Formats: sequence, structure tokens, C-alpha cells
Amino acid sequence: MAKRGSLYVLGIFLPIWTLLIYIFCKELLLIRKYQNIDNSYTIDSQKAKEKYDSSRRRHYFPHLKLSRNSYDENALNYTRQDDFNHVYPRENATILMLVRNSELEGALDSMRSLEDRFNNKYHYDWTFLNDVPFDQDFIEATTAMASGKAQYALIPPEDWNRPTWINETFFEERLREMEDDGVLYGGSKSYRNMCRFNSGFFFKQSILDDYDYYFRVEPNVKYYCDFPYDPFRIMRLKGKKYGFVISLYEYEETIPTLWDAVEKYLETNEGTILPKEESAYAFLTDSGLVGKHYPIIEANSNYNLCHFWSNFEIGDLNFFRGDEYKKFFESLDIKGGFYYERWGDAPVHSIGVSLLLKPDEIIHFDELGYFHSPFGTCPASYAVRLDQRCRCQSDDESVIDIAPHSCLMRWWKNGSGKYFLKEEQPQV
Ligand SMILES: Nc1nc2c(ncn2[C@@H]2O[C@H](COP(=O)(O)OP(=O)(O)OP(=O)(O)O)[C@@H](O)[C@H]2O)c(=O)[nH]1
Ligand SMILES: *[C@@H]1O[C@H](CO)[C@@H](O)[C@H](O)[C@H]1NC(C)=O
Ligand SMILES: *[C@@H]1O[C@H](CO)[C@@H](O)[C@H](O)[C@H]1NC(C)=O
Ligand SMILES: *[C@@H]1O[C@H](CO)[C@@H](O)[C@H](O)[C@H]1NC(C)=O
Ligand SMILES: *[C@@H]1O[C@H](CO)[C@@H](O)[C@H](O)[C@H]1NC(C)=O
Ligand SMILES: [Mg+2]
Repeated sequence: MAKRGSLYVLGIFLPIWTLLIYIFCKELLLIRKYQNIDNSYTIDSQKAKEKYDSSRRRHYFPHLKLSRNSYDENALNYTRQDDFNHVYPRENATILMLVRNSELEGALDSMRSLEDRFNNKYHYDWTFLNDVPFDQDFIEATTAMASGKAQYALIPPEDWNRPTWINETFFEERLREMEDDGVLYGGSKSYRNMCRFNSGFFFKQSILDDYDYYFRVEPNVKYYCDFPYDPFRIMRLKGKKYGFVISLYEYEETIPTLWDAVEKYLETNEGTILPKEESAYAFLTDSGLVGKHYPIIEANSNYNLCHFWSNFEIGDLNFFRGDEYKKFFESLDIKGGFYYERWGDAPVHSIGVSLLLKPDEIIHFDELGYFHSPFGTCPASYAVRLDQRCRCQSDDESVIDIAPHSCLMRWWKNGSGKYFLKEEQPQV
């Protein structure tokens, strides 16, 4: 009975034991398998880390074609011939922010982002401008956030306020009309001061006299990627005078007569400025098909409404301080369009640099990811995004690069062509 009983017990438990042993062995195998996978993960990530650790700190992509069609199928195979672990000496340049006290939080967000992505290695000065005195909180927090020197300047009223020759009656009428028409910032007086200041006065501020280059930063912007080089250095080495990341179409209702004023300027100054064929004039006026797209709106003038988005710009102050730009600005300013209409500093800068510079003095920074609501730009190459630790996807909805409302393809077509760093680097 006892014997039968134990056999019976064995009979029941044998399959269970077998099952348990089977599960145990399987687990062992799985553990092995996962260990192998883990190992391969470790090896892969180690490879990536080594590669990018050394290349992240480089300053150029020597032989990489940085265009929208540079894709790398296997990022780990992405190699560069040179990599410099060297941080070059600072250029004669400052980061520049025009900002209100009330925008402190947004200013700090922008600073945190640019410091992390670029300036913590270089410690460029931060220059803050305001039409009213900065308050103590603002100064304290931004000084603390800056890795370089922080300095503050008050804009003189004559550089900010409406000039006395503006017809106040007409101005008020136009404000109401544009407000009623629903034009963005159409009813704002301070926005107009800001646009005119940024068009013709920022570079005259004495605090900037000591610098050759500025990098404009606005509150609430984001830099998506590590900077692969010092853009100021690129500007100097390559003789660039204006740099942008995003280009798009302007709202025509903000500049109905701007192009008329530009044509007057061109008539008067013909022969003393670059001939149209040598400047980027064609970028402003071509309205042909690009890829699949015509300009998204039919403009009422020869201006196709393309402009560089000036909330990001890196520029040569000596160009803006020079006589040619001064003359250009003054010939527009006298028309009153900064107030009777709502001319933006973006089209004014863009037209100015396109008429007065050669296309290859203007640079498209292809690999500096950036966001200012509602648009962004993100490197198209997967390897570049990994390499620069970008936090964006090139197919994000806000990424405008090759969307129909972007003018970038027009810059490729009628501006300086498609590449930026494709040439050999000058040896220095
Ligand atoms: N000190 C000062 N700065 C201003 C004033 N208005 C605008 N700014 C700054 O000028 C820049 C452009 O103004 P924004 O309000 O950002 O204009 P925008 O970029 O066209 O529009 P949004 O960013 O979409 O609002 C920002 O750096 C602002 O901080 C002002 O009245 N005083
Ligand atoms: C990447 O490298 C591996 C191993 O060296 C090679 O087998 C593979 O073909 C390479 N892939 C590409 C896209 O070059
Ligand atoms: C100012 O504008 C108003 C309204 O358009 C106009 O009637 C007036 O003549 C203008 N004044 C001058 C001095 O031009
Ligand atoms: C920096 O630029 C300013 C303005 O062009 C110039 O006066 C100054 O000499 C430059 N400083 C250096 C160190 O090059
Ligand atoms: C723009 O470039 C295209 C292609 O090179 C050319 O056919 C066209 O004439 C240019 N547009 C202007 C306005 O020059
Ligand atoms: Mg803004």
C-alpha cells in the first residue's frame, strides 16, 4: 500500500519535476542568450561612445557633405578623418538678447539651452539690451546662468521710440486698420519699435562697439543639438557676414509697400552697390517652381516674400555698421513703413544682406538644430543627429526645412547652392 502510494505520488509529481527541470534549463539558456545580447549592446554602445566622444569635440566635419540628402545607413560606420579635441580661442563676439524683464523665465530657458549645447565650452559674453532698465532679479538670474560675462545696456529712447516725423493721426488710423484686419501684432506699438530697432539700431549700441560678431538669441528658444564647431570661427575663417538656420515666407499684409521702397533704393543706388547678378537678388525674386512647390502665396510685387528668420542670426557687426547698410536702412526708414505698416526686421535684414552681400557671404548653418515657436530645424542625417546628441527628429511636424512654407530650397536654388562645409577647410 505504502509502495503503491509512493509510486502514485511519483507518478503525479514526475511530470511536474520534469517541467520544473525543463523550465530551469530553459531559464539558464535564456539568461545566457540575454547575456550575449547584453554583451552585444554593451559592445555597440561602447563603440558609439568612443566614436562620438572623440568626434563630439571636433570643430569641423572635414569631408562630410552636410546637405539634406546626406543619410548614413549605419551610424556606427560613420567616420571622420580628423577630429580635434581642441577648443579654439574665443572670437571677437558676443551673444545678444533684446528682452523684457517679464521674459526672464524664457530668457533663462534659452540661455540654459545655448550654454549646454555650445557656450559652456567657450564662455562668450552675454549682452542684454532693453528699452527700460533691467530689474535686479533679471540681472541676478541671467548673470548666474551665463558661463561668460553678462552685461546689460539700456537702449537710448531716440533709438527705440517713434521718430517725431511720424504722422500720429495716420499712425493711429493704420494701427486700428491692421488690428481690425487681424494682422499679427498689427495693433502693437512696442512691436513696431522692436522691429525698427532690430532693423537699424541694435548694432549702433555702444556696448557692441567692442565686438565683430553677434549671435542673436530670443527668449523661449531651444537649440536641439551640440554645436559641432564655433559658428563665430566659421564666420571669420570663411569670410561669412550673415548666418541663418530657417528661411520662410513673410506675411505680405505686414509689408505691402516694402518692396516698392526697395526698388526706389535700387534705382537710386544702382552702380554703387553689387550688381544684381552678383548678389543674392535672385533669391528674393525668383518665383519659379522649386521641387514640387511654387511659392505658397502669390506675392503682389517682385519680392517672393522669402526671408531669413531673424530670431536666430549670427552676423558681422561691421557689415551692419557700414555705410551701405546704413544707407539701405535709412532709405526704408524714411518711408514710415515700420509704423504705418509693420515691417519686420527679418525681411529688412534679409533684403539688406541679399542685396549687399555675395551669396557665399551668407551661410546656412545646416547642422545646428533650433526651435522658435512654431518652427524648427533639425539635421536630416541620422548620424549627425547621433553625433551631436540632437533632441529632435527631422520629420517632426514643426521642422520646416523642406516643407512647402520653407524658403530653404529657394536658397539652395537661387542663393549659395546646397552645401555649406563641403569645401576643404582652410589650414590654420
Ligand atoms: N526690451 C524689449 N524687448 C522686446 C520688446 N518687444 C519684443 N522684445 C524682444 O524682441 C524679440 C522679438 O520679440 P518677440 O515677441 O519674440 O517677437 P516674435 O519672435 O516676432 O514673436 P513671438 O516670439 O512669436 O512672440 C524678443 O527677444 C523679445 O524679447 C519690448 O517692448 N522691449
Ligand atoms: C558597416 O560596417 C560593417 C562591419 O565593418 C559592415 O559589414 C557593413 O557593411 C557596414 N555598413 C555600411 C552601410 O557601410
Ligand atoms: C497726417 O495724416 C492725416 C490722416 O491721414 C492726414 O489727414 C494729414 O494731412 C496728415 N498730416 C500731415 C502733416 O501730413
Ligand atoms: C574686436 O572688434 C572691435 C570692433 O570691430 C575692434 O574694435 C576690436 O579691436 C576687436 N578686438 C580684437 C581683440 O580684435
Ligand atoms: C533661379 O535659379 C534658376 C535655376 O538656376 C534659374 O533658372 C532662374 O532664372 C533663377 N531665378 C532668377 C530670378 O534669377
Ligand atoms: Mg520671438
